[in-house]
Amino acid sequence: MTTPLIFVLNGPNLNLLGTREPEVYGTGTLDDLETLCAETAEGLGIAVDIRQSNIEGELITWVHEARAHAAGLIINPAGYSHTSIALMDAILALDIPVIEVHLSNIHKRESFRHQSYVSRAADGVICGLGFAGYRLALIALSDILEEDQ
Ligand code: CA2
Repeated sequence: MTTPLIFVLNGPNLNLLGTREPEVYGTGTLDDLETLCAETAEGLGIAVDIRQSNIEGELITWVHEARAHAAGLIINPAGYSHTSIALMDAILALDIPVIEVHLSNIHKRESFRHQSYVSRAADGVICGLGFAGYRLALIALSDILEEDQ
């Protein structure tokens, strides 16, 4: 049996994690988050390909790549959650399980953050749990992929 590969995509400005707004996003850096994902995946016996981009088109290209190469997708679309019909359309075209993650509870924040186009395409959404949201998303995808076998 081959090891399932999960894509973990982070959107714009998440490269700034740990440098500003710790009260909203915590003190951990993107490197810390990537380490957490890699260690969690190792424990679950799955592989992860973790990427971050500030460019909408690059994220869309990676979602297309996930179509061909990944068994599941975790995505924090960051600001594009609230604006990008193009990203939503790319995710709608996937036939692998998709979990959208937000570090902060977007429903407790400004009203423009309450709606996510990506949520219309995701199978599950986790928000408000900080880095733990990614760990939980990996566990959920691992369970879903095991059930599908
Ligand atoms: O809570 C989340 O994970 C968000 O996706 C983060 C986005 C925000 O636009 C979404 O509404 C919710 C913002 C990412 C920016 O991250 C920064 C981290 C540190 C310093 C500055 C920005």
